[in-house]
Amino acid sequence: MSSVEKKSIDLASQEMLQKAQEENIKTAWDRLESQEPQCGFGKLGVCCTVCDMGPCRVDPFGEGAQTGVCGAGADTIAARNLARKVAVGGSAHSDHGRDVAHTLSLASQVHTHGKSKTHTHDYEILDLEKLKSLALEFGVNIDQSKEQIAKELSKKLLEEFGKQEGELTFCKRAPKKRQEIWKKLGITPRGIDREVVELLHTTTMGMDNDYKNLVTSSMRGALSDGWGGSMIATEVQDIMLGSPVPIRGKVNLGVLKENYVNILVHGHEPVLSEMAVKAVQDPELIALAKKLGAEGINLAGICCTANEILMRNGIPVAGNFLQQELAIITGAVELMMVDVQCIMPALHEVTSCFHTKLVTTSPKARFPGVQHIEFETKNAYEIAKQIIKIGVENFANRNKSRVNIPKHEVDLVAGFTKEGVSKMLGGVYRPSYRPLNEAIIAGKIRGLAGVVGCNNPKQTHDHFHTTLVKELIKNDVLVLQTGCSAIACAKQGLLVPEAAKLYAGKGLLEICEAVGIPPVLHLGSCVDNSRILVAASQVIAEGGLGEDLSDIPAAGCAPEWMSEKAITIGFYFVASGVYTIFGSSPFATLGSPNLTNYLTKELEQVVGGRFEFCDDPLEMAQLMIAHIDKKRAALKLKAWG
Ligand code: BF8
Repeated sequence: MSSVEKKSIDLASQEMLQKAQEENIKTAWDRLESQEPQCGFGKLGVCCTVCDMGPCRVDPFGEGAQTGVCGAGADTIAARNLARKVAVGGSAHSDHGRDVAHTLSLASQVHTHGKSKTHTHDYEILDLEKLKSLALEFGVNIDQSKEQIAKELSKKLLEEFGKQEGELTFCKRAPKKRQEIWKKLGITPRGIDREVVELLHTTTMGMDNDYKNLVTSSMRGALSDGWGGSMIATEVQDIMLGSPVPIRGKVNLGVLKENYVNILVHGHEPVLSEMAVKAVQDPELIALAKKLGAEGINLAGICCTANEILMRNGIPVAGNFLQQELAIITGAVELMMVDVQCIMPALHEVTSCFHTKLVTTSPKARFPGVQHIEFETKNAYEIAKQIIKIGVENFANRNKSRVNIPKHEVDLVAGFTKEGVSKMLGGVYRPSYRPLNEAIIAGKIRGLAGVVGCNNPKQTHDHFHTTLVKELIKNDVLVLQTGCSAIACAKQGLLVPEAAKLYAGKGLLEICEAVGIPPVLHLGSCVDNSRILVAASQVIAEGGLGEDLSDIPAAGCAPEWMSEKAITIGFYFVASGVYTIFGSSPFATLGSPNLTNYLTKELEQVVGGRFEFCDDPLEMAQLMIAHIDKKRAALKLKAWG
């Protein structure tokens, strides 16, 4: 196996890695190599930098110091480090949710001139039905103008973030039994602002040193994101930008076009990228591109921003997390505009090896020496247009001799939502999860799997996602995906209905053909993991598969995770009763066998879900299937097969 084959299974990525090697351009893989061997104390989670009596570390061999200066041992240090990661991950998703809710409040503002009304901002309400149903959930009167509903709803949504007492409104979406478990454990989440502050408080010097209690607090913090901030992000994006419906698109670096101005959007918040979708169609910009010798403007995305505009507009996806640098290395990208999260600081260096302009747009994510054009919802369209114009003008600087666009692009279908799936299954007039439940009860579908998360250069890029997912669908497990994992599987052709014939087991194939769905459903970006929680709750409400989320024959996995956000997602899934596997390294808990044991074993008795760590994709599949079969047996369902 060549060195690029060890780095990625994706042929387009391999080509660009080869080019990077030849041109001595450093990528994440090279930087990982130069970090080796990585810090053993950090890997084990036994290094503490909480106070200035440290940094302290516990000797994992039991010979040296077993506590820090304050007396904190490995259990406390590892659990505290982990809790801080949960807090950070939840902050990221939920702060995104808050910004979107804020945009909804602006979208509700109108100017009235005589009889005509104009919006003061470039956003509208595109899913009125969803606006109304959400308004009802929050006790907002729907017998008024949509602007007034949006105004009152956005106020209530923004209040959710700071909710000091009681419970988040969306907790009611969970099955009753799950709500009772949360109450009993004292982990019913309040607003994310309170939960994150409290979680961070518990981890400071001289605070909580009971690792089990730190896990409990982490679960509550994570639930506040999953059933709060992230869920608000998903719902409000659907309201303003339109709820996705199944849509065909293309994926991989081959979506970049040689004779076009190529613009990439990268990050997470779709409010700017949606405006970019509109701005690339601006006749003035298209005329300028043509004047400069291009055939037009081509927009594509990286990471979760890509998933957002794919789901709603069919905009092609250039790649997932580890392809952000590789896309630039094609030499064909005129401009990459970034917003928040998962944007490598290294992009500045890689873009400076080419003509590519990098533009940051968020005051929360600035890069030294990089052009910053701050995004404001007020002039969203004009700002998007201004940024894209820079890209168009940059076409003149492209060095054609350095352009290598890999000829790899694959079809995919994305845009599945909790509402969409029930409509596809039950019909538009009587949307229902009944057919899904019946297929599971009858054993045609063995169970459900959520396969989500990032890439990590420690693992062969995309290998874990695709090997795991192929094995699951071969065994009749219907797979739900989000984030970079969905992009990985899309590149291998798993996200089209035709994939069922090639890869799915007999039972799953039958269902996929009857309904016309792929065996792997793309539900969106990482905040859209909330769609999986709600869909699973609706499966319980439909009946026949138990009373709680932990009863469903289902499992979750983040096979190539790297981000703190993935840890938070794992925590809210486990705290919702889901057995969840993480690939690569455990979350730096091995230095505390007690904590590792608690997360991977005892937690199931406490909350119904638990973590598992595994570094082999086929073994992951076996573990997930074994768990699914265990749940089938507990429900006394017909044995699969
Ligand atoms: O939020 S899957 S690498 S892009 S963290 Fe980041 Fe991970 Fe991709 Fe989306 Ni999610």
